Amino acid sequence: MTTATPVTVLGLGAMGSALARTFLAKGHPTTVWNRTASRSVPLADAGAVAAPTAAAAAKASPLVVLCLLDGTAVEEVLGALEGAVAGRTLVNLTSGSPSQAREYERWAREHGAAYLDGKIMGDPPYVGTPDIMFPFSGSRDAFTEHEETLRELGTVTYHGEDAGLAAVEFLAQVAVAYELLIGYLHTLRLVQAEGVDVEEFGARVAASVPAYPALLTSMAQAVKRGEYAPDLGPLDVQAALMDDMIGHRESAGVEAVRMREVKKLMDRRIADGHGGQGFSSLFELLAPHGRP
Ligand code: FVH
Repeated sequence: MTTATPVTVLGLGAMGSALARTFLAKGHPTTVWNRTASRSVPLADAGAVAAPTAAAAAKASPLVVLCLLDGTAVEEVLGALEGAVAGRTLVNLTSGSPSQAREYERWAREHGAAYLDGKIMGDPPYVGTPDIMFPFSGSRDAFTEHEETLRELGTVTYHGEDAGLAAVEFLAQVAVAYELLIGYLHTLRLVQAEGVDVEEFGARVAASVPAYPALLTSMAQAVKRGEYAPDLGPLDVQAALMDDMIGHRESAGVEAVRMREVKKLMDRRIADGHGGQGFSSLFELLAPHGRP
């Protein structure tokens, strides 16, 4: 006899299908629904119950997971769930913004459901392994009740009762990756322009990654305290190096706009009398005017 919580999955794209397959594999009675019904067939063949409507699917389980393309899809599906979610926990794993998450939380409360917003950091093949991250936020009681089931999906973290916090975490982590990777691409362009093998260079950069965790942590500590030691050296010295870096890019015909932006920030800090502080101190210049 199974004791695993029954789960419903609404949305059977690449990710929703991976979620449903994982719940099935871990022994959860699983009900599925998808707008295009043919996408339910492989899951029904694997043992899921394919419901005819989103509302029928939601009524089948105490835990209802949505994994849809975007906010428009979520709003359409929620519209079909009125009257079907009372007493249930809605877990929305669709990518979206903090304000959308807070709006869905209000909708769930008005319809008698608990709400958890979750975001997915990883690809479908990793669902069910520790190598995919699921930050959650929203109802603490619902998280506690369903934590064990949610942990079947991957590495789970809980960020607080404000439903928007999982999206804050997701968007911030994704932003770090994009900011870092665009810098990396610029550098590969530079290295290639100089006739260096980009693959070998990439391997050397990868080998330097273990140096970063300590730096990231100490920079966040400096920002939190507002005390800026000369990390990476004093800005006075770094600014001179930036001129060399910008000149090198320009001479190699490689875009230097982001480096010039960094140099501009350094020059402003130096002009304000902070040339002895480190790179972290640029944080002071990154708020829109008038905001702390
Ligand atoms: N796949 C990935 O690698 C990434 C990893 C990081 C996080 N994302 C997010 O996960 C959400 C779902 O992504 P997905 O990969 O499953 O996306 P698709 O394969 O394109 O499937 C989309 C599903 O959404 C359904 N859908 C779209 N519009 C509507 C609508 N108006 N009403 C109802 N359902 C809708 C679609 O249904 P159908 O086209 O088959 O009828 C699919 O089930 C996403 O937020 C990623 O950012 C995945």
